[in-house]
Amino acid sequence: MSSHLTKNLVELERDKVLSEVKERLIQGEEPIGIIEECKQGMALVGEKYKNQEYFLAELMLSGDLFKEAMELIDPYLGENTTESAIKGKIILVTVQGDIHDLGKSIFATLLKLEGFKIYDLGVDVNPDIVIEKVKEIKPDFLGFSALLTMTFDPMKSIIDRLEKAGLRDNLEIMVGGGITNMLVKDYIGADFQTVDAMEGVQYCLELIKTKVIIKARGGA
Ligand code: B12
Repeated sequence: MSSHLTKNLVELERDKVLSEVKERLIQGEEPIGIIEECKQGMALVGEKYKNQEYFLAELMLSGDLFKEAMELIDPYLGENTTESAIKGKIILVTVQGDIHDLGKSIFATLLKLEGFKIYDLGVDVNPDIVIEKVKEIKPDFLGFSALLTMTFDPMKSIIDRLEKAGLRDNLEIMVGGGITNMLVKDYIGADFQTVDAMEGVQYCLELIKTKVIIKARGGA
């Protein structure tokens, strides 16, 4: 196990996890390394769950602890990102029926670190709200986070509706989360898929760079 923080998260040592995160932030450490150690902890909790060493209760406790750690980190992210410095707007959502949100939070945090403005619609979200928010915010990206197989059809139907409403043209649609793969991406009609948040961030950075170049040349 790579660090104290990872080990304490896996062992659900709430006080030790939160005081170490606080201490390291106060000492001026970059949040990204701290997030990575917490992420490793969650992956190990997931393995313990798979091996039946941990059960639903431990999963929920680890999820809550992870979120508390992220809340401590949040104020240290992107404080100097002014409106004009925002790289792009991204809506993130987990659709109706699915309440998993740990991966989405990690992805949101990493995107904020890179200067993107995040509109996190939350979990278990009604499709109508996703459509309304796309209309209202006009984001550069829409990202679905999915951990349950039953979300595939609702995501597909949202993308179909966006297309019919003429809202799909300048919108890059991503999908991520442990149960997704390229087949899911193709099935729902998204543009990009990954189960690695850093890869997702790279994708957004590259795409936004291309958009800026096209705009500068007088394109759409
Ligand atoms: C933690 C967990 C829970 C927690 C969730 C806590 C929370 N606040 O999120 C709790 C205990 C609540 C839970 C409940 C349930 N769970 Co659950 N859960 C998990 C578990 C163990 C880990 C998921 C996780 O957080 N992984 C860690 C994160 C960091 O990984 P990640 O989500 O993949 O995210 C990474 C990337 O994918 C990426 N990413 C994520 N989103 C996005 C989005 C975009 C756009 C991009 C680019 C990238 C990106 O960034 C992250 C970092 O790299 C998985 C098993 C597994 N191995 O995945 C089962 C799992 C997802 N759960 C499962 C099930 C069945 C359930 C329940 C139905 C159990 C039950 N009997 O009640 C309920 C469902 C409740 C509901 N309606 O949603 C199944 C789903 C099976 C399926 N195929 O549908 C799984 C796969 C377990 C299993 N093997 O059976 N669960």
